Amino acid sequence: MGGGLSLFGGRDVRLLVAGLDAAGKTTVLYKLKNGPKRAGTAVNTIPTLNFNVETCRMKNIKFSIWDVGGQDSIRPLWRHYFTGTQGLIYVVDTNDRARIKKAAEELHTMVANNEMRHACVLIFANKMDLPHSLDIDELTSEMQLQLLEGRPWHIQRSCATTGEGLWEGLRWMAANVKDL
Ligand SMILES: Nc1nc2c(ncn2[C@@H]2O[C@H](COP(=O)(O)OP(=O)(O)O)[C@@H](O)[C@H]2O)c(=O)[nH]1
Ligand SMILES: [Mg+2]
Repeated sequence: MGGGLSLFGGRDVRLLVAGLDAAGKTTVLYKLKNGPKRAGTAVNTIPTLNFNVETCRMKNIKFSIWDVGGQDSIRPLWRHYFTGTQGLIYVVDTNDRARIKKAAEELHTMVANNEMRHACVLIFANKMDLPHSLDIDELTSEMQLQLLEGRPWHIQRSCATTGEGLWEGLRWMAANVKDL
């Protein structure tokens, strides 16, 4: 299971991991990086002026990780990070019903960026282990995922703390990213 990143073969792949704060992005990356058994290894956090960008390289995959939302002032800088992005992993906290609309809004704003036009989109419906999660159908509708038509997208249930669903999601990503 931990060897799952070889799913991408010899290709260099650039993925962006985004979502509202506390959605589970860092946890997803730790889990993918370390596999189910090994102890934690830090993801690098680079604090910049107004926001944190974390980057992490695993084999031939470069991940950039960031919190979206509440950062209108830095939107003009997005393209620097988006250029060359082949896949977006968008992590949603399925228990955070109060911010589901916000999560949807940020996703659609992000994919509308010209630099993201080639990116396929994997949505992790995260924290599915908690009792009050939105189910996949509710989430698909609340997030208006049908608006993503025209590009490959996929929604995957996940529990980042145990790793459930993460490799399945990545397997979909590996099958769908295009070389730019
Ligand atoms: N129950 C549960 N908690 C999770 C899950 N994923 C992340 N968390 C917790 O949610 C909190 C925020 O996670 P973090 O990865 O820091 O979110 P980030 O801000 O998106 O990077 C942490 O306390 C995690 O342990 C999950 O699938 N289930
Ligand atoms: Mg984080």
